[in-house]
Amino acid sequence: MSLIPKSHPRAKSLFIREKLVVGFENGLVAKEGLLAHGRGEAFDYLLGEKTRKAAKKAIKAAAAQILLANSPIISVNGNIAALCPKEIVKLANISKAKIEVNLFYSSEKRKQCIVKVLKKSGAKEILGINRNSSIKLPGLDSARRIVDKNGIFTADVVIVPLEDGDRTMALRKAGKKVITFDLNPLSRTSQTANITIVDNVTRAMDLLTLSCKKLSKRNKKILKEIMDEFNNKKNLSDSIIEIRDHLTRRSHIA
Ligand code: PTJ
Repeated sequence: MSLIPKSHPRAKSLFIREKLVVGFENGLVAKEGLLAHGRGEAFDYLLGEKTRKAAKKAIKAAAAQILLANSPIISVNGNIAALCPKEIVKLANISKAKIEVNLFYSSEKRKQCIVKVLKKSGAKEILGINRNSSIKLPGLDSARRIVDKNGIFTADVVIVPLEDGDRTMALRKAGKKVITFDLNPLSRTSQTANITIVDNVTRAMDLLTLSCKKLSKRNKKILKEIMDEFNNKKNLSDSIIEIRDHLTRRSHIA
């Protein structure tokens, strides 16, 4: 039972933190994942814990990119499995994306815990767990290099929530389009991805699913226009300005 009173002024943030801790206790989240969450929380605070305009723009571009893909895939790590397993499955169903478990601090035990949670959330097929179909992604030394040949290896669009920069670079070099969720607009992943959603994944994942649903009625030409209009570097710069503006407003109140 949660010790956080619903009336606590920061209850929402504390509930999200609690999900991570429960995920850690249940074997889903790496110890380092708790630290990664702390860094995310700090950036969320600076953003004002809101989905800003730049993030909404990135979400729309990401939805267009996913709908135009031949073989999209969602890469799942420990944090994301603990934070929003149901939302991942919803996005996969709407967008016809595959799901693959891919860990930085890899362990078979943790993979099995993540698979269990995803299945409980309604996932039918989960890649990244069958050694017979694993293959190395070139240009990468971490455990993330082991991918599924029917999944990330052959995908054209890879969605990587809460990622480390190395793999984003390796995926780009392999010719894939990379979509990430990262609250830190300065991270290497943010700077390297094709589309960076600077927002808390707990807010943005459902918004991406909604956007995929809405845009699925549009034709390919319109989807392509949405993507062509999007510039990730410009959008990241807009996110940094949003943080600056939020801090300026706060400094006036203080
Ligand atoms: O489960 P594993 O073994 O695959 O490991 C996963 C982690 C997250 C530990 C691993 O990928 C890692 O170390 O990531 P980094 O390099 O710490 O990067 C995580 C990024 O996600 C940071 O830039 C954080 O600011 C950001 N972040 C953290 N929480 C959230 C977030 N972005 C969006 N929403 C969040 N809730």
